[in-house]
Amino acid sequence: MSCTQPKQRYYTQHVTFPEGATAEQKIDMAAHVVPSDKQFAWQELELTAFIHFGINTFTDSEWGSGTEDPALFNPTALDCEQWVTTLKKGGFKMVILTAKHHDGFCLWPTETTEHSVVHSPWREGKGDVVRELSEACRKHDMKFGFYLSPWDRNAASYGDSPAYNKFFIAQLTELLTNYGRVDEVWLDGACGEGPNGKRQEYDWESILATINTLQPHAVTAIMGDDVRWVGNEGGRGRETEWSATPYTPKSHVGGSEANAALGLEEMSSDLGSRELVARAEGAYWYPSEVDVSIRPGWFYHDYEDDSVRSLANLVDIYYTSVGRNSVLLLNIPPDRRGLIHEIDAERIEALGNYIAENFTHSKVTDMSETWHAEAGDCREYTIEAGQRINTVLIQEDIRRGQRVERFTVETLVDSEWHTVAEGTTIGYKRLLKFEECAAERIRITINECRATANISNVAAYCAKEIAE
Ligand code: FUL
Repeated sequence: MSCTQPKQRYYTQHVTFPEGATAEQKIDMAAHVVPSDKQFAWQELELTAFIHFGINTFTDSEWGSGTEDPALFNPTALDCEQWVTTLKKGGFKMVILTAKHHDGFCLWPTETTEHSVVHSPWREGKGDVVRELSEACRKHDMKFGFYLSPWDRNAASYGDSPAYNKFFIAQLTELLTNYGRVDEVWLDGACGEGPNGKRQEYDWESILATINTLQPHAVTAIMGDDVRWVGNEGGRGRETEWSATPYTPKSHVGGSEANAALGLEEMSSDLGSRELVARAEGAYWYPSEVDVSIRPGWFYHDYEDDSVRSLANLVDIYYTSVGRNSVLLLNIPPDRRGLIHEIDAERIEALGNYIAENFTHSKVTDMSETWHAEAGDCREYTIEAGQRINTVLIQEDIRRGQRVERFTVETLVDSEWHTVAEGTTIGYKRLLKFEECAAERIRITINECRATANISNVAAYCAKEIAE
């Protein structure tokens, strides 16, 4: 770029392509869409934890009907500090609690309904799980968020759209004003009919405005417009995962129609190709969150104690979520005592130890400043003498946009170069595993990119095989 050209223009979170923009211009603009500050801070968390806990824990169900007796909720030894300290050992940076799931039972003493902890025997009706967890998070320097299910099978007003929207916003307001700082609000799109036989229509505009006004630094997820659902619950980010995407948040007016016109769904395999961007009218910074449970179900069931994911499986998920330009949201459901079960706790700690032992000390000795790469450029990095490697990590400085479209990783072994990995997108973080080798150097080639790629980090590791 010559120095007479204007400074690069960036678009925070969204850009609308001007009418008549060429495919080339659209690609360039999409390459200049960047995360908002809160989206970037969220991306850096990498590991976040989901806590599904509520009436379902005591009825052994996954979706409650809303007719459950609140008296069923009676954890015998609930200890939110145990949750938080356990999750800290796993390296988790935020906890998101099901303050209310589809059954409508509220884990805090809300004034909006009788269907809450107030009518449970737990702490003689004076308990408040949201309070206990948010305080434990503050004490142990953990971020706090909540999932407030829009679908509510208990609320009498559900289906009477304006009345229920008011009720839902009142619940949100309680949660956003009485418990200190909130960093993520998780809202799924599940929707049903109310007792009046009508389908509820959520007022997303007011819901998101309430969150943005009361907790402006909280990201909103799934039906929110800061964080996108990856599209599966199996722990898998896409190999090609674009954070800058023409996919419109569904909560935006006309969002679903805009997606339908492009043939897009959350599950679509392509959310960012050139061909797609060329047909689109704009692009969002809408990064992927991978939500998956450590057990088959989202809620605790003792008959699943033998089916807790193994360390090898969790590490695999780490590679396919954090290692594929996504944030991991791993669900660890407390049991009927109100504790994270010993098996899950052991697994979480093992995961934290594995990540710390295997992905902290890079064997690349000469990574210093950001590499500004054009298509076709390559760069070599030295591996610590005598070390073996099997994993390469590459990061783009996403504050300057996501740009890499194709890259190659080679290793120099006995004076010969071998291609060990090829990939498409990089984004915030990409991890690539290959056969262990005694590489003296590695060479990264940026084969294709949408604008100058800003490679802010290249690292190499030798991740241990896990014996089960
Ligand atoms: C979905 C819910 O229906 C599941 O029960 C679970 O909470 C999952 C994380 O989100 O929308």
